[in-house]
Amino acid sequence: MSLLTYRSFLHMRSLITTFHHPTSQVVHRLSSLYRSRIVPTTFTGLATMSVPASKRQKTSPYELLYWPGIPGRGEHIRLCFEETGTPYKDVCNADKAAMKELISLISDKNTGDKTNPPPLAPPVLRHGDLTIAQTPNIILYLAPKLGLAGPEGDENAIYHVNELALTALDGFSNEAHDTHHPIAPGAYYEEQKEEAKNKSKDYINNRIPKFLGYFERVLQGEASKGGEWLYAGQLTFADLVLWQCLDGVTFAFPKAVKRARDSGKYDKVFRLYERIKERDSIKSYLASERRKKYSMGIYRHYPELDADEA
Ligand SMILES: N[C@@H](CCC(=O)N[C@@H](CS)C(=O)NCC(=O)O)C(=O)O
Repeated sequence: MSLLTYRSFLHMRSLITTFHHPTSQVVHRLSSLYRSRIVPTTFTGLATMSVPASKRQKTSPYELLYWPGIPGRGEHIRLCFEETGTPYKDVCNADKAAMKELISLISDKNTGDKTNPPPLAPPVLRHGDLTIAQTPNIILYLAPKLGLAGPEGDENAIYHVNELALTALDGFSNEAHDTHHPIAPGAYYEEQKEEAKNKSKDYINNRIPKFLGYFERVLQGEASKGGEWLYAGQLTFADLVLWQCLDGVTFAFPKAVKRARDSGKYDKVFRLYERIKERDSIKSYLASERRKKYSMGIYRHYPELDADEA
């Protein structure tokens, strides 16, 4: 079994656990079912030159393909749509059967089409004839269209905002994932529990404070223009990415984050977190069924990893 197929299998297993079908036999049967449905083996998008972006924007729906039932990395993209009231289709959540489309897209048989290379892993965004992957890349594509890339006329804004978003993803998404899978992303947590404990200890003692301290400095800095938002005094995709990252890390390490919050050292960061949560668009999204619960994705709560003392 290739690594990718194995990872897909692990994801399937996690998702199925989420849907309360815990036996491994069911998982095996479903996993092979999905694999056997990997048809067509190549993704057949439009075999033409790409449509100009301006035309695509007006005529095509935004379609997000991501594992159903969990927020995961797809959440960063959902939040951009939700905050700006942009219609989008969450393909695999809208129709569970559509997961075979996603499995087909990331199949190791897929070589892409005339204009789109194959994605390695979800999230994937489809917009007309364009298919792109990589969370920050998708957000970078969307942000100027949705008005989340900073002030118009500031030609450097998108690079600053992207820098901040990438930093949040480094510290609070990628590293957070590695706390429960420090050795092998394709193996079970139970197979790397001891290493996960050590990794989490370091994460809690050194990495969470380092990244929180960094964002506190960003908010103290002049370029934030007032310290309410990360850049230029207005909400950008960096704020949304940071929000989701903090929310996920809080789910995974509630005690550690509470200690950080209570320390008073990162008040601006936590105020930004609360400010976003209270925005009308975000508030109603969080209360809706579109917002999925954390379970076995990037952010997992293993009490044994959320050590009591610093
Ligand atoms: N750097 C990529 C990572 C994508 C990724 O790891 N996706 C996960 C789901 S959140 C996955 O299914 N990975 C399968 C694999 O890595 O084999 C991104 O930010 O989109």
